[in-house]
Amino acid sequence: MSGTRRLTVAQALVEFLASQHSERDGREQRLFAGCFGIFGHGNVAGMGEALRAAADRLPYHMARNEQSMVHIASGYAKHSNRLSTFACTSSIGPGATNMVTGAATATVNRLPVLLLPGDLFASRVAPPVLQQQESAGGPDVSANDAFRPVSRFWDRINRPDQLPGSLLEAMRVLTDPAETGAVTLALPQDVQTEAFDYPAELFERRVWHVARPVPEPAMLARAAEVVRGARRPLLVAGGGVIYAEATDALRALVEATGIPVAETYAGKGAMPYDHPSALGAIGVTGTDGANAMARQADVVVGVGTRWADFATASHSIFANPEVRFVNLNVAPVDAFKHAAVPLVADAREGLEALAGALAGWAVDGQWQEAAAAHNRDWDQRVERVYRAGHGPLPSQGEVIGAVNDAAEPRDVVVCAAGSMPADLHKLWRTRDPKQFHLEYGNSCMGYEIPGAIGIRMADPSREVFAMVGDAGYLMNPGELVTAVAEGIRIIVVLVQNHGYASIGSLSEASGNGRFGTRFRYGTDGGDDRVLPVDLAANAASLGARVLAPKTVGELADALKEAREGDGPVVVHVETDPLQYVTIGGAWWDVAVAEVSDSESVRRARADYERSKQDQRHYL
Ligand SMILES: Cc1ncc(C[n+]2csc(CCOP(=O)(O)OP(=O)(O)O)c2C)c(N)n1
Ligand SMILES: [Mg+2]
Repeated sequence: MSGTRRLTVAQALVEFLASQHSERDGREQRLFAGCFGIFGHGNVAGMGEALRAAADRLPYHMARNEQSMVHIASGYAKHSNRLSTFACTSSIGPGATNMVTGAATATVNRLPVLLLPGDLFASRVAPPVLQQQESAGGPDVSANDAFRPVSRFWDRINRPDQLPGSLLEAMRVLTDPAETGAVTLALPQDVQTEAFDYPAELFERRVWHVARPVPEPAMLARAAEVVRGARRPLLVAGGGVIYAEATDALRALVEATGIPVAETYAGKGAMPYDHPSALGAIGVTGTDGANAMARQADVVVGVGTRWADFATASHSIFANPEVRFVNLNVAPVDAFKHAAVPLVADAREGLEALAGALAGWAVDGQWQEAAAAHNRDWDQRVERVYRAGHGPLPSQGEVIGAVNDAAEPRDVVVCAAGSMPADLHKLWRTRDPKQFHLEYGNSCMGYEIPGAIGIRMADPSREVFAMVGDAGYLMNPGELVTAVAEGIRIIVVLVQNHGYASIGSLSEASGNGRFGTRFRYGTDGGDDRVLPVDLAANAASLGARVLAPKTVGELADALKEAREGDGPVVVHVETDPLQYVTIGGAWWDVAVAEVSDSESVRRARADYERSKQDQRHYL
């Protein structure tokens, strides 16, 4: 195609996005399934016009909160193994800054999302415009500069001819598995509407290959040598195993060598829960077996993990003084962590290459048998938690058991913050690599409902169960309205325990007696009377179908009933906030006051200092 097309910047952008595709392993898909948005004066005319005119080529979806629409895009991208996502358009000012938390969440989790906040007039004729900050940084700084530290690529399109180059760079970053995250293109509202003669080839169908880099032979040889020398190796599977669709390769390596596997939050599902080499969750919220074997391991092979503090128990879980790391990761920044032998490669390519390089070698039989015994023991403990029969209110562990029973192997559970992620990490029996969807890079309260919408949009053949605490729900229930409007069935399991149970127990552990963590009368939650809050009625008022089981038996029936009909269903269940899942777990570094007038804080500080002694650098 030659020649030019005279289009506004917004029209050119939308036409371009509609023609982008990604490809991996020969499979192509649209890079953008559509565009979510909320209009305001900063985007209604420019972007609004372009999106209306191109709605058949780039479907438009209305959101109710800008942060949520970015979470929808993240949920979609995570479920799609980062091969496809949404664009998100907002106005300037609060509409834009509402997206900053969504951007941070996407970037921490290395998930591609394209953010298109409106921006101040480039012409600057009549400042300050509505919502303009008038930053001390000068007139070329706007609220959108707040996206810079939470974006992997950031640009402001001040002239129409800047658009093509910036778009190509944006697509490169979005489709690069090592660099991906939020990409922000700030769009001054006048520039959105300016026409320009764009080269027609800008709008041709373009396919972005998502790379599977192979390991460098010299580093592969070194990695294999280290693993072959191991007596007690442990493999830790992170999200990269799942994004790279490397679970079959992982299983082949594990079955050939007998190396036991533990899983991070993002990596849970890399192995089926009942595989004899599967130790389940590792770290702060880990299983006894994974943590016991981590303490002894002499070689730790991290695959597709960014080694967040939850996985390493704040650098305390790998306690063998001789421990060495081999990190297989597509991102060099992760491959080099813990002074590892860095194997910079795609997880699937790397695991296959490693299996080849380890041919004929296997782990000592006792170490293998120890893993199998841990697997069996842990599952019996899970069974006891699932069937605890606690009363009068059910425990959270029983709620997880009921949801796990109700979920088909391909169904998805999604969660993000509160006490639930910890319990799910330990207790959920994962049967499919895409079954466990935890946003735990940012652990952002309010991700659960929009995240579930994104997952369901990515794969309507799977039922999606969003596990959300009462406080997480309160922070962000509005996207239920979007699910109602679009007939998107998600099953929200709303766990009412009247406050921040998770932070409450952290508060207690740091000597602060649950100060400011319970939803009660008064300012600090110190009054014992529960508030007359009815979140079931709230969900019903937003148009969701609501079920309110009181017992675990009723919950099981409600979860069956929830699978029928269109639109969102909220299953409201009250649990006992003090009925903890006490099994598993390890230390987490949460600093405690060094001096205090409180005896309980001083005791907590003494405990803290003892635990700190187990913390180390991996050099
Ligand atoms: C946006 C945001 N604000 C604050 C936090 C810190 N935080 C983590 S969990 C939590 C409480 C969650 O309460 P709820 O959703 O009711 O779950 P519960 O802890 O009761 O299980 C808070 C405040 C967070 N993770 N995200
Ligand atoms: Mg709660």
